[in-house]
Amino acid sequence: MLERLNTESLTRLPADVEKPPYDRSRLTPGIVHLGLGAFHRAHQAVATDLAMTATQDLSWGILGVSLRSAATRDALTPQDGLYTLALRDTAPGGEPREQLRVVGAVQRVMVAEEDPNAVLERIAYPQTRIVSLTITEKGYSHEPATGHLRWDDPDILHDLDNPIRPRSAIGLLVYGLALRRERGLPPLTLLSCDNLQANGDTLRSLVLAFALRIDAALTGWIDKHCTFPNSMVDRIVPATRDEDRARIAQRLGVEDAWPVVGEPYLNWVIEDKFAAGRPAWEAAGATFVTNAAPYERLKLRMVNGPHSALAYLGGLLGIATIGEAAALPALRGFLDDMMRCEIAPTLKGIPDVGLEGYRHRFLGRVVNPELPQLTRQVAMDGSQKLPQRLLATIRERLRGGDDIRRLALAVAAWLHYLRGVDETGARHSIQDPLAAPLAKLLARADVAARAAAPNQAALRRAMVLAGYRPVFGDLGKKPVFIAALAAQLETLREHGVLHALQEVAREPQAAAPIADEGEAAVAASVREPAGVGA
Ligand code: CS2
Repeated sequence: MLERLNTESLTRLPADVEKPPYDRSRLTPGIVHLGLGAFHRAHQAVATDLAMTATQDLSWGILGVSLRSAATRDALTPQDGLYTLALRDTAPGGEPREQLRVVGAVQRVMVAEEDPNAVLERIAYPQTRIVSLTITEKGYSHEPATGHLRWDDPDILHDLDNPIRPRSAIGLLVYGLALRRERGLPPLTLLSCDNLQANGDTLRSLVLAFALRIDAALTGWIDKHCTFPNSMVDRIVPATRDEDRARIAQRLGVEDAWPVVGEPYLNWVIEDKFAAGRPAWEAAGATFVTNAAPYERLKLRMVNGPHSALAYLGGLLGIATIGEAAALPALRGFLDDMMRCEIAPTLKGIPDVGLEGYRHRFLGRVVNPELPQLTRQVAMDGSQKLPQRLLATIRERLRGGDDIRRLALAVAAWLHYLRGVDETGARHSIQDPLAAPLAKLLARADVAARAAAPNQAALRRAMVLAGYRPVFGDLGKKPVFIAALAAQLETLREHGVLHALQEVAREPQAAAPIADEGEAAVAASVREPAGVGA
């Protein structure tokens, strides 16, 4: 049996594996991170590792918190917090490439559910200067369409009555901040790195709303002492597979029970408003700006929107991975048209970003053969993802009276996918915090369609579905959207995905595509984010 990766075996790793070159015994914890999943460990943690490498400021150790599962803690504790990041792609000659780095920034891992009070204590620890989050969209206990806190969320209800044993991320943050205030501790930055538009502002308003319920004075303190920068992070990080673990162990010569795999590409744009300093994340290619909103919009619409479309349309075709889905000519052509004709025109005027280059690069990223990502993984939690990925774009297009057929097809694909069966007849489970109300919604829509006159059935169905306010908000009242959704859903139901793709490709385009900028312009204007350690 192989020896385990840990402080001791770290010294014996092969020379081609990058390692933290600083003295880990001198690390002090400056960051508490909620949600120690693969995404964090493949971006912020490694960026912190590189920042400490560059500056030798070792006051940014990470105390990682898993909200529920003990798996990460159980795997990383025997490894002294060490794990491997494997960046994988294909070399220009076509051969697979993999670069390994053992990341040293995570000092310790806790599980909030086991000991929530220990997490509150850490938030209220004098050395803690940043509390960051990657808890996924659903971790915010908010209504996706409006961003408002869901006061009927069972965890929020629980937390209002349980100040020392909170279960939700919002509860943990607010009670931790209350303790910080009580102790007269210095300011703190709360940094959301999740895929939400205005993720910092959203977090701030959720924290303040909860704080107001428990102690009005606390809101004033938070307002004065805490900052909530908005940020955008982009790196594709599929779930780690057993074969990744086996391959990485073979290269390391020791066993790493919890490595992460990702693409070399990393783009991290953050508003530079930190209440108590920050690591020099520029060392990992992070960009600091005064307003991250345009970059968030760009990424949510041009990366995550198409990603979700691939997951649902590919999933309906019975395709297992995003890469295989994107390689299908009909789907690839659809994606390209949707990005070029319907999404890109809503994204003009973003400094230093060439949209053509951005689009081409995304299409290249998703077919990375060394990084298979399951359509099932990206399809998860659609109710939490669609508002910022597809519906915001649709809203903007409707304001201009512009074509939305392709975006409507992507939304229809989500609704069709929710039936839990693909076109080959295979069943898939629906992983979504709103799975139960969504199942009822589909049933209601079926009843309404059956009760309607045959030529009205599709419209009735779409009206019921789009009337689901937690996801669609005011879009349920927009006749143009309902008609477009009805048409695409009907085509999917009657003729299937490939036919729907052909139909949207065939019809004349209502809006002129934005002009190609040409390769030279693209090369000059596209921001080239640094690949970590590249
Ligand atoms: C994906 C994202 O799982 C998903 O929903 O769309 O995780 C995506 O891979 C990242 O946001 C890329 O930065």
